[in-house]
Amino acid sequence: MNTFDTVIHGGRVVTAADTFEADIGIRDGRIVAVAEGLEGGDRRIDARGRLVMPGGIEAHCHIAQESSSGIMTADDYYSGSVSAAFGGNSTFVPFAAQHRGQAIADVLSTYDGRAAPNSVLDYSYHLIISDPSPSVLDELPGVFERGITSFKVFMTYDLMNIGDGGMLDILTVAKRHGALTMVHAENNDMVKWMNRKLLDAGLDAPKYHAVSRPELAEEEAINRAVSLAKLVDAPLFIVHVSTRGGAEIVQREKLAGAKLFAETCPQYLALTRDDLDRPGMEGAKYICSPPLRDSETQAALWRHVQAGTFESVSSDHAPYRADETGKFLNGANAPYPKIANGMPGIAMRLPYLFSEGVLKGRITLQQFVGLSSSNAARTFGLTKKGAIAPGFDADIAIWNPDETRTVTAADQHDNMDYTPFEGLVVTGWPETVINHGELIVDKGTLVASRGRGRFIARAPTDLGGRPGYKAKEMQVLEALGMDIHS
Ligand code: DUC
Ligand code: ZN
Ligand code: ZN
Repeated sequence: MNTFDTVIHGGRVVTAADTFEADIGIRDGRIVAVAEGLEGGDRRIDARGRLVMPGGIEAHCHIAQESSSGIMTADDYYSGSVSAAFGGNSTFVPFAAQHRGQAIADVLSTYDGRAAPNSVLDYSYHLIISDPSPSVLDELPGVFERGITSFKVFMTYDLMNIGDGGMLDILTVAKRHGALTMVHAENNDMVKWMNRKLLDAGLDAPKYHAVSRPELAEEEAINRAVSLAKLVDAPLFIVHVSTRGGAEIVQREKLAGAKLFAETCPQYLALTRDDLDRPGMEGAKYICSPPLRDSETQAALWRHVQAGTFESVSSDHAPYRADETGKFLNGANAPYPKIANGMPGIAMRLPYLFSEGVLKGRITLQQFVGLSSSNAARTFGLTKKGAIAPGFDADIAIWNPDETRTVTAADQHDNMDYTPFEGLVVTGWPETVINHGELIVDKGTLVASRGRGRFIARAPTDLGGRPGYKAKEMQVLEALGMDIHS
C-alpha cells in the first residue's frame, strides 16, 4: 500500500532557512515527509534539476473588485487565480472592498459569490473599509470570527479616505481582535492641490500622474500612519511602499520595535516614471498609485529589499485593460485623473523577483522564499502555509531555474491586453504548482478545475519580535483605568 498520494523526488528543496536535497511525501493535501529516498506514491513527480519551493502567497491583488469610481477589474477569481498559479503562486489574498454605505456582511457575501465558484487556488480576503461608521465597527468582530484578520484603509482618494480619526478607530478595533490594519499612505490634500495646479495649467497627459503624487505625499502619510499606530500600539502594514523616504521610516520604526510590516512591488523596482511618458496614450498603461518613481529610488528600494525592510514583494495586481472597459472608460484621451489606476502583474511578481533578485545576486534564495511566501504566511495568519515541513499544506512550486523567457502578455494567462513587463528577459520559471496536494499547473499546463480553491480562515498576525510602543499619554489613561480599546 502506498503511504503517499504524491512524492516529489530528486529536487532541491528551498525554504526560508535552508536549501537541501530531499523528496517530499504528500498525503491528504498535507506534507507528511521531507526525507531522502522516499518510495511509493500514487503519483511521482520528477523534480531533478529543479528547485522545489513553497508556493507563492500573493498578499496584494485586486480581483473582481470595483474601484471607488465603479470600474471593475479585468480579472475575476478564475482568470486572476489562473494567472497567479502560472506565476508560481498557490494561495492569494485579494481585497473585499466596502464602498460607502455598504454593510460588511453584504460585501463579504458578494465576494464569496465571486470567489467560491471560480478560484483555482486557496484564497482569503483583506477587507477594505471606506466607511468606519459605528454599525460597520460593530460588524468587525464577526469578520474576525470568519478568519478575515486584516483590513485595508486609505489615506487618499475622497471616496475612500477615512481620516486620521477613522484610522484610529479601525486600528483600535483591529488591535483588540488581533487583526492587522493595512494602509495606502499618500497625503490626500497634497495630491489634490497638485492636481489642481497641473490641470489648471492644462497639464493632463499620463506623465503628469507621477508629478501629481509627490514622494513627499507618501513619506508624510507613512510617517503619520506610523504615528497613529504607535499612539494606540496597534500593528500596521504599509502597502506598496514606493519611496526611499517611506522605506527609511519603516526601517527606523522597525528598529525601534514598532509593530510594523511593509511591502514593495516589482513595478517600483523595474519601471520608472519615464514609462508614463511613452508615445501617445501608451503611458496610461503605467498609471498606478503610488506612481512609478526614478532609477535612484529603484536602487534604494532594492537596498531595502536586501536589508529586510519589507516582509514581502507583492504584485498589487490591479488589472484594467487598455481599452474602453478599463483605462479608457472615460475616453481615449482622458486626462490622467480619469484614467483607471493600476497595472497587472500577478504572474510576473515571482519570475521578476527570482530573475532580477536571486540570479543577479541581490537577494538569496532564502530571502526569495521569505519575500514571496513565508513572511506573508506569518504576517497574515496563514499558519499552514509558506513552509515545506510536515504538517503544512502541500503548497509547492517547482521551478526550472535555467529557463529563459521573454515576457509577453500571452504568458500572463490573465484577462489583460498588455503587461507592463512586455519584452523583459527573465531566467527562472515556475513550471509546476501544487495547492493542497493537487496539481494546478503541470509543467506549464493548467490542470485545475474552476472553483476547487478553498477559503482559508486566517489566524491573527504573528507579532513575535515586535515589542511595540507605549505612548506616555496612553499610560496616563491606563493609570486612570481607561481602556481605549473598548
Ligand atoms: N491602490 C492599490 O493598492 N491598488 C490600486 C490602486 C490604489 O490606489
Ligand atoms: Zn493602494
Ligand atoms: Zn492595491
